[in-house]
Amino acid sequence: MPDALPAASLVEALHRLLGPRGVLTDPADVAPHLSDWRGLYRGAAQAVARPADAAEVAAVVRLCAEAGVPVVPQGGNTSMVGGATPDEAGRCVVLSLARLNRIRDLDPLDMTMTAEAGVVLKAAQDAAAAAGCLFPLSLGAEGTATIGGVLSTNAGGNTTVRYGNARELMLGLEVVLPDGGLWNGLRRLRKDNTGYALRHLFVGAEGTLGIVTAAVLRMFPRPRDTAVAFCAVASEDAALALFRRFRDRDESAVRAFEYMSGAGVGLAVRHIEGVTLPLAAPAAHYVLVDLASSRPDAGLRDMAEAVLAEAMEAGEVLDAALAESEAQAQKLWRIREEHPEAQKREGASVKNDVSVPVSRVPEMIRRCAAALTALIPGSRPVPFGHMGDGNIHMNLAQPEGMDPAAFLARSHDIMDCVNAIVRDLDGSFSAEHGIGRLKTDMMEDWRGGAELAAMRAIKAALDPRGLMNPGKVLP
Ligand code: FAD
Ligand code: 2HG
Ligand code: ZN
Repeated sequence: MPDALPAASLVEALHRLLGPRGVLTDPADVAPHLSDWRGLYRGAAQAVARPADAAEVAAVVRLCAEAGVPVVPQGGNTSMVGGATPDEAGRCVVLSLARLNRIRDLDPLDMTMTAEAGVVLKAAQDAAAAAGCLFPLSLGAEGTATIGGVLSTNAGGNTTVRYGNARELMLGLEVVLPDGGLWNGLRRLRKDNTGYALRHLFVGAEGTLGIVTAAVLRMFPRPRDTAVAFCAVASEDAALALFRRFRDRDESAVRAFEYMSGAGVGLAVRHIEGVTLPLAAPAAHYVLVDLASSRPDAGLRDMAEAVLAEAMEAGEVLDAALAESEAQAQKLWRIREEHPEAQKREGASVKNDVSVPVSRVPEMIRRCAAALTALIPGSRPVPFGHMGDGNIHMNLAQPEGMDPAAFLARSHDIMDCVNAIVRDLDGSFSAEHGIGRLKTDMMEDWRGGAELAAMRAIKAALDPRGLMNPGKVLP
């Protein structure tokens, strides 16, 4: 199809379609949409389109397709891999889903919620809670990240160990396809074997196959008994042994099992107001365990005390603090949740969002930490994250006093160093944050051959002109 509209006409056409609230062109308004949370990229765009419903999204995509203009979908713009940031060419339109923010339906008997793409994750959680249910997806950016964004990245977060990734929490989707067609797949069925599971193609596609405009989400019974403990543990192996103890006692109760290093907790205490160590002495390794049950008489506190006592006896747990109230539980969680922000304030850091089989997490942390400090003397490994899923953020903080730019210039050496060990342990170079722009050059090496060829064929079938979030995911 030839490009029919010159740039100025496209922006005018968008204005006619969406009205003044629906298009941003003033550089000050557009600027927040052109860079990413980590500050790795700064792109350019003709305009930011802000449609208000799925029909308007379809019309925007159609106009852009007619003009041959790339579209970069954006939700809360919290991507860790530059997925929602346009390139520097300035030709694309950023398509913000922020105004599609309605919860269309919520059914506590079906245990489903139909939410539009721009609904903020925290708002979806709150809506479920108000109906006496739980929407369990939980991550540090939940006050900003959107339903469209968490589905498009197949986000994991803190509760994957119990409820699965975003993919497992989705029953149906509504999607605007690259030609501007609207596919309504908002079925709220537990069983629906009717050919290819099209909806799953768009989950984790990072906006490269179409625009998610709404989703049917699964809800769960709300927890009526909970227990949260913050523990100092003797080693990485002791942390894993503690996970096994809790899982063997009652797997269904383990809602989160998070590992933190002494370095990471130290940074959170140093940089984040109100974060304090709840134990008598600092340690080299910590875990946060969160238990929850819909049974009010589950006795989770007693269970936690019993398991921790056994683990102390075995020398695995050195000290532990059990929350006495919801406020205390939140305070313990803040130590973990503030890790990304604390690392940001400490200076430059390189993130490695990797996964290995759960059994190999301790070895992975130890080997990576040793290899990284040998690679860049004085650098500080800050491993933390979702140990129960085998997903550790094997991050590296710059040496104190080093020029941040010089440290970041080594980013790819650092990622290669971690990835070589992760590969040796049968892991993945991208566990939950996705590929975005940051990791496209790793795809050939890790997913090349039949797998990447199939991905390219799918992309070509749905988006033959390559206008959906170009330069992301596929090399
Ligand atoms: P954006 O950043 O706007 O977009 C992400 C990607 O999806 C981009 O490729 C974008 O083009 C695409 N996209 C967005 N909306 C749509 C749509 N409607 N249709 C099609 N494509 C779309 N991730 C985890 O998995 N686990 C964590 O624990 C976690 N913690 C985080 C903590 C912090 C402090 C931050 C800043 C990020 C964290 N993340 C985490 C990263 C994570 O990817 C995002 O928070 C979330 O999944 C992205 O949602 P968003 O709405 O901000 O999407
Ligand atoms: C988390 O688990 C996020 O907090 C962010 O996935 C991880 O900052 C990071 O590396
Ligand atoms: Zn994470």
